[in-house]
Amino acid sequence: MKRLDQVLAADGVNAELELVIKDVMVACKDIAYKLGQGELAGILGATEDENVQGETQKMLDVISNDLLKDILVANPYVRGVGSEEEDYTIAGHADGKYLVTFDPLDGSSNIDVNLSVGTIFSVLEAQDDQSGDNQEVFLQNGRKQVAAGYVLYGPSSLLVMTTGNGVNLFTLDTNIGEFVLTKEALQIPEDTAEFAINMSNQRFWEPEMKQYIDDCLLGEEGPLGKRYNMRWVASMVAEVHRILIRGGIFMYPYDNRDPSKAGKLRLMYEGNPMSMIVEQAGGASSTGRMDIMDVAPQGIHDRVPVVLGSKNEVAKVVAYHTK
Ligand code: AHM
Ligand code: MG
Repeated sequence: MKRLDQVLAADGVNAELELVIKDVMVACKDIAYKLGQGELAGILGATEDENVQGETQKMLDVISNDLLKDILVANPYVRGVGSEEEDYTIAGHADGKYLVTFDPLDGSSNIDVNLSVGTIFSVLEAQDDQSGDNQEVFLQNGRKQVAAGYVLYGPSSLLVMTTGNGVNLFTLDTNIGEFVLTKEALQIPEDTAEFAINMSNQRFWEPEMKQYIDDCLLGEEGPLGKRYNMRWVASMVAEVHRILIRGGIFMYPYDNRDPSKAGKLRLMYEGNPMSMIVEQAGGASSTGRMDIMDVAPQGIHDRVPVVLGSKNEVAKVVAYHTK
């Protein structure tokens, strides 16, 4: 069995980036342990606080955020960090080469019901000599990512990651406390008849997305000519993982409730890292009109409409939006 560090070395990942990724995993192993303890550790439930997105924070959102933030700002190769749970980016080391953004606990509405949640991370290179508490250094498009990954805390804890050389899957071996390689070079099937979307938001979507879903529901008799199945875990990590394993399409589209109209998900913590993973596994990822990784971020907490998964199905959704 190959350990994570052996795989990174074989992929030609430099020692500094390897140490950054390993520190992310130190925090994730701690998060996995705490999630496993659940009620026993007395850390389930909500805090009194809201994050910058106006969402109530769960206790585990805060704990996971602190674990990642503390270990990364102490890493000599990290210039700064940006988190879904922090208002501003935080400086690390002035000569650190890397910037790390993360969603410490994605899908955290699932914690209290003991369902799957995950951590999502993305690594960029710091482009100039500015400090990591200046958010401008983070505002690079997704194509600039040098690594992206997620840890899914499910029946087993899994790491899925890419450094631009395909996507590997690691399983946390709790006996030795290490992520070991369990699947190499994941490839998303190009076609699918399984979609994932929160249907209760239908009236807030654009007509193009409504039309696509209406056509899916028509099954064999409709213009798409096949019978669709639907899944919605309300945990993007679990959703993307299912798609990596058996194909599918995941959508959190344009939504007219939010002033940005961009739906719920965030470009730097969710859209970009998941897009890099999906593209590296042969899938596709779009806003409906352009590739997510080509979107130029204006702010660290920007939101983005997300359509990702099996290549040919994503192309169909894009065709609905661009015809
Ligand atoms: P979070 O980062 O606050 O947990 O929100 C992101 C999550 C995604 O994991 C999931 O796809 C989506 O929110 C579910 O949203 P909804 O509750 O609207 O179905
Ligand atoms: Mg999230």
